[in-house]
Amino acid sequence: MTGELSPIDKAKFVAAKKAAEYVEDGMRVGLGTGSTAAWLVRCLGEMVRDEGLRIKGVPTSTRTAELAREVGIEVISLDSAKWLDLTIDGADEFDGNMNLIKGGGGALLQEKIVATASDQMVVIADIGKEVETLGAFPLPVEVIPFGWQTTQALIEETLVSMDVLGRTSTLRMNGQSPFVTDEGNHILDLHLNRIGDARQLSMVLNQMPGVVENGLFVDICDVVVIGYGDGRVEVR
Ligand code: ABF
Repeated sequence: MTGELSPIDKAKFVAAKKAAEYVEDGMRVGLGTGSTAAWLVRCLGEMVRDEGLRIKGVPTSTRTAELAREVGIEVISLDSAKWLDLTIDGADEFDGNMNLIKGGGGALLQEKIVATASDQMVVIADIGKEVETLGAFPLPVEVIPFGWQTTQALIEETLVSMDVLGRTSTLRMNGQSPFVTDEGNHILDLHLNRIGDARQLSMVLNQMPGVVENGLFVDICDVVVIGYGDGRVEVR
């Protein structure tokens, strides 16, 4: 499955492989999105095929659903699962309190719903994702298409009173057109550089009309499994 991997892919793979050890027979598992989570889905597919592992997977995006089916994982909806034992997902940044920025892959809404519906959330990441303070990675905010520029102006205006360094935002594009999420929304990437109070920012953003959800995951993640380019893995 792995062949010759670059250090970054090796780091992602070993983190995913280690996190797969958290998955037990009979579990309902939230399946994350992104390249690290894709390694996890492939590892679980192998366990299903070679070890007879029986799990039900709830994907966090259409592309994860496709991959999960492809590798032989039974896919069910969150509504039929109702509650999950575990979610394993990637991240764009994590800090020392296991708070995260997610959504670089555009699936933050389903990712947050699925993670919140899980008894445990395990994040898998290469060491390059660790930061002292969140915010160097642009914070994704999912907004409804109706009046998105008005929502953007409201967000930028509100950022003036928040503990952040930068205040600009950009509409995420897919070629010449705005990027469209699985739910039919757009994403504004907020260039904040430093987020002083992630919990407060998350609450303020989610109170704004037009904002569906933001990519700050505060107090949701329980464990971070960190992969290194030389194949080492660390669990926090
Ligand atoms: C998802 O994929 C995200 O929330 C995050 O944006 C991204 C991480 O991608 P990768 O694992 O490819 O770095 O988990």
